[in-house]
Amino acid sequence: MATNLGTIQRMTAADPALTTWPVLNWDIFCKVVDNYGDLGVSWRLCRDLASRGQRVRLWVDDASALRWMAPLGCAGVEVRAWTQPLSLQGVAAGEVLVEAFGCEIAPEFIATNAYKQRAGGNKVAWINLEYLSAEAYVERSHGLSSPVLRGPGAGLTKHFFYPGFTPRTGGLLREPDLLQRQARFDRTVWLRQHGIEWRPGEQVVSLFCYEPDVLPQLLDQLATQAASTRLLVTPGRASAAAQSAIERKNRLDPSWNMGGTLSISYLPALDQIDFDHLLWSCDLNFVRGEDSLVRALWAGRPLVWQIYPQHDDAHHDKLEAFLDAIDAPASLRRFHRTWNNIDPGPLEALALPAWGLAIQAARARLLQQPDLVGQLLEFVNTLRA
Ligand code: TRH
Repeated sequence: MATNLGTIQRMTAADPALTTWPVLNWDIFCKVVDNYGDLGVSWRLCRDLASRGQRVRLWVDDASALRWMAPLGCAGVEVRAWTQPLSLQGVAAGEVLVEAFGCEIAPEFIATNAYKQRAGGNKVAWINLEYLSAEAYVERSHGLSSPVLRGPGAGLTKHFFYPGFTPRTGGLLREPDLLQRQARFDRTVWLRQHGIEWRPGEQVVSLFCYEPDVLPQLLDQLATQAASTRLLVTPGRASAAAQSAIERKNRLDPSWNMGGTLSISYLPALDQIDFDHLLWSCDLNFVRGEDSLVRALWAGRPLVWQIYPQHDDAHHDKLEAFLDAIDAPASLRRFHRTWNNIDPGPLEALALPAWGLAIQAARARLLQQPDLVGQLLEFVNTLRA
């Protein structure tokens, strides 16, 4: 990385054009609502910005998941507790404020930034980073501004930044070296290093989900297929759901997996980099939420997404929009609707070759589009120009 008078230059294979961005100080605010996605997306954003030479502070109200998600931290990223009130001793206002997923940035922090801007010492770019969706409103809303009329930030302007699947959105998080790392990756070595006994020819499937009603049906499918399967179950809700389904099956139908076609490994929590490796190692990935979906797309293997459920069923349209965005074949659409408790089933048979082709085509299309951090850097620098 060449550094010159506060300006960095980076050239990458994913983005061959030489891009020059000033080094800015970013304050990214994240409130953990539930699960791991709020922190997972925020952390990935921080890492990506830091890898491109930006200076990042992540303010988070509950950083506990970083102990396993990022045990080694990341050079260039400082994690700060989002206490109430915020402790601002020794904190100089940065140039970029990001509120992840509409969390309201601490007013005392906004006050220091607004003061600096009013005093003429700083030009603040205030970004509201939204949730990922493939719905049509995303293109309409991406980049819109909203003047702040009240409170300590009155006079500043917020801008909405929408991740998405088309060139007229903010794109997807994708590190510049992703493809090179994938090309160097060896699945056999990784599985062995993680103590996973894998026999060549055995199908490897990852399971990261909430509690799908049809999980027992999936287990039946995997246990009765011709090919044997090794199911790698992630800890937490997925593991609890799998264990409870298996206990019930063992009680009601002890012969359900008599031939041992299905083998199950319960994984420990992996750090975020190794979570990617898990997805790259599998022939089929069950993912959920937001961040793991994007990672499974980049993995390029057949995937099934359990969408984060919303009480008003707004997630139904969001799921359909995603299936449209990846041009999912009919069987993959039917599988998703049942997996997401939208259609009662029975669960569609797995059709990995067709699903794999669709995901690879979607991945290839998405790789043509600029990544989220590249776009965000451009956006912020345009705002501050
Ligand atoms: O945990 P999630 O269900 O998060 C959800 C969604 O983000 C949802 O949109 C949001 O509204 C809700 O949280 C509050 O799934 P997601 O988004 O995939 O986040 C999981 C993160 O955890 C992701 O960054 C990958 C990481 N992870 C690891 O690093 N190691 C692991 O072993 C596992 C299982 C996950």
